[in-house]
Amino acid sequence: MKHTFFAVVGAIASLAVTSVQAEQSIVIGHSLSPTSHYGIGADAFISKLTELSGGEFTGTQAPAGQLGGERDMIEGLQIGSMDVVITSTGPLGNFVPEVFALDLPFLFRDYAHARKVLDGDIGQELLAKIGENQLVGLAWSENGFRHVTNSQRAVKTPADLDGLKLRTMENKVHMEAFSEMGASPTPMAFPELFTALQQGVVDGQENPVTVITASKFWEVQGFVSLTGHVYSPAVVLASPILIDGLTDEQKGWFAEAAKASAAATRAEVNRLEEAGVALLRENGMEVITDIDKAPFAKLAQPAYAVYTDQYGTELVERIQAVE
Ligand code: EAX
Repeated sequence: MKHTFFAVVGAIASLAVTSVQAEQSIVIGHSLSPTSHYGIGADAFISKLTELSGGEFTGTQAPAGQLGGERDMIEGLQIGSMDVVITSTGPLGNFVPEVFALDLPFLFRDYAHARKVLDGDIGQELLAKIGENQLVGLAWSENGFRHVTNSQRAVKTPADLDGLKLRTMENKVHMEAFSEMGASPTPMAFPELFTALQQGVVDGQENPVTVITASKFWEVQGFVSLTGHVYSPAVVLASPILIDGLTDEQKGWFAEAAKASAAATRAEVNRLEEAGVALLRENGMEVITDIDKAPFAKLAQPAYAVYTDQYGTELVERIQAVE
């Protein structure tokens, strides 16, 4: 009788161990709050992956730069210390230089243009290029059109940028563009930004309404100018060390989960593009909306050379030609 009892216990224990071993939990890192457009995308990724895999894979999000800035997290993917990351393309150009083309100022006309480019041949070509640099580009997601905020004054013309200490991403196209427009750019990882604004280390920064609201920048910035100077893509990246260990079926689950993530993030960007400006005003920011973008675009144009000097104008012209 005793032997039967222990045999049954042993069998149950081994089943439990097997089911635990079968479940793999992945971590999705990003730099924003858990309820931001990236956090919503991370949750959508996890839900879809869990659904498609029947629970074989689950996941958690590591928000708010817990695992480092975007550049750190991308490096983590390359060495396998990170599983999946939702990141802007800002720092990605340091790993995949061709991606700098996507961060050129005033290149994309509007959201429809940007999404059509990224969801078409050009987007697929750049995801393949990402794959040549110890990364896996699963899907194009979205950060949004970037606007200038600062603590000093209403920015209506480039002259208002003169001398402003402006945090930029670690992106040489953005740094050159803001130098040309008259500001004094300081590259900085996102997790350091709120404190730097609070302490006056920098006067301002530039980010989409999605990020400004998620980060409550109204607590440290009095002015926002809707310059829309750069369309900031985001991308769902995975570690090749994780992906190479999967079956083709499992790889398909990750690809579908990334698409679901991007769709959820874009939906939240759409919502905040409508509701976000009112939220900024409600929280005390002076919102400058009647911006003439032409003088900014003219001054920022030389920043294109950061990309075209090395890669020519072909990709830029292809992007501009997409209707
Ligand atoms: O990707 O660093 C930035 O300003 C980015 O827009 C932010 O991390 C979201």
